[in-house]
Amino acid sequence: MHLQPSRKTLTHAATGVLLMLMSLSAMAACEVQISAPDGLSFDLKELSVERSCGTVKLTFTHTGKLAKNIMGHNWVLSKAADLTGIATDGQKAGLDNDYVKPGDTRVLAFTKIIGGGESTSINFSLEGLRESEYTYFCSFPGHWAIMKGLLKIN
Ligand code: CU1
Repeated sequence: MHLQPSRKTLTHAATGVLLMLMSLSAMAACEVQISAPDGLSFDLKELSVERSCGTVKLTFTHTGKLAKNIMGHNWVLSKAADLTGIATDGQKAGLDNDYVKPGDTRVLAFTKIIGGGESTSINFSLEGLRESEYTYFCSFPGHWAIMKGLLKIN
């Protein structure tokens, strides 16, 4: 006997796969991963998220080996125009404050400073981030001038 799946069954299966793919892509845009080695660069110069996410989960990994007081990195989000001010004040705040001035309202989101082999995650809200582009950078002294990228909110 020759078994043939009905057209209806096939349609249901296709719809299921489509829904699964859609939810996967939605998840991918709401959860982002970025890393940095024992050098002054992120692996990604650009990150994209969907505005509809509401909240974004960011995981930042230091793929190097050096300690955080030597080659520490963090991920700081701000308007491009605020970068230098945040970094300058962050340097004064020191490693104990993750090179971010406590209560700095120009900082839209940030991770702690991590060293080689470490990883950290944060959740941040897109509410109030009305621009379509923001800058992210590492506020470790000497890193922020070149260690940066672009966050796009679609
Ligand atoms: Cu850094």
